[in-house]
Amino acid sequence: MKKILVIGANGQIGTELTTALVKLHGASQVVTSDIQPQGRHPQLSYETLDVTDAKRLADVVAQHNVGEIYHLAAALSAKGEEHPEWAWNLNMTGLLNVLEVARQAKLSKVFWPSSIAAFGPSTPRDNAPQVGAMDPKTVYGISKLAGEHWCAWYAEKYGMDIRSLRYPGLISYSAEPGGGTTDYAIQALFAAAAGKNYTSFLDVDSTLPMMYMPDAVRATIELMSAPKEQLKVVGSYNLAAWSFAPRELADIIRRRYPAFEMRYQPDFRQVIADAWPRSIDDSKAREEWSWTPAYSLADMVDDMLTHLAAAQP
Ligand code: AKB
Repeated sequence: MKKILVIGANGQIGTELTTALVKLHGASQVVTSDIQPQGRHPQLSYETLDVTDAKRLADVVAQHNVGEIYHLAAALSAKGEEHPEWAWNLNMTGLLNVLEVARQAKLSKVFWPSSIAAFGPSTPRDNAPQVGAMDPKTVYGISKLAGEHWCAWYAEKYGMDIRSLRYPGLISYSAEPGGGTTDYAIQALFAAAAGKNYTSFLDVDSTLPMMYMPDAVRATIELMSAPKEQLKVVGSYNLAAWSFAPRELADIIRRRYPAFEMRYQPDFRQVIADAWPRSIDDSKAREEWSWTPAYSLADMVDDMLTHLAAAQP
């Protein structure tokens, strides 16, 4: 049977998505890969893979009889602004290599994540629509918008099955995020669970769309399992759970840690956040493949703090 290759399996999404894929398909069906010499899932096959190396990617696909790829390796928004050429090369060359190997090896499906970063200041800030003005202002956002168009081009030109979600900021405790603008929320939760205060690099009322990782993983699997004829969006689906600002997160954290204090020292990441929507209209995902988030914002904070507190020394 053909196998599933997860590229970027050691990352924030890959760590948890791989576990969910193993539950669904079995350990022998999932091959993990990332840039590091070792994987995070010791029971699984692991390949050290730089996705910008097309030849190595093609070899891994052939060697493991791969039929499906989840391509999650990417530079995020804040790190991308600091290292623009590196970010563009990783995000674009990586995606084009995946699409090309998928075409040549006739893979059955590809998953690739887009992001709310593909939107920009011309997008309505509330309920950003599925289709509308998109003028991203970061290298990361430009790569996501270009990537959406490349995925649509390959799908239309070659009849390939390429599926994608515009993830909001994702919150999780298993693996660190890779330098994003929404990372402040994760850092604040880690600080609170360690009995520390936190200084946010986004301002007190900077509202952004966010989601808990178990919901993001389930959305990914539900999208990838949906019958193809049900999916009408060409490109990437808007996806949402809830939105909050640093002030609201601090208020909810204080229900468990009353002494917790959040201070505010906005830096260059504030400019990035200011160009993103405050909320997302994900009605197409809800209509076409019955998307609905399971965790409320309060559930997420509670679950995160419980896991993080249990991991304290
Ligand atoms: C980031 O902040 O760069 C990411 C994203 C919203 O795609 N978390």
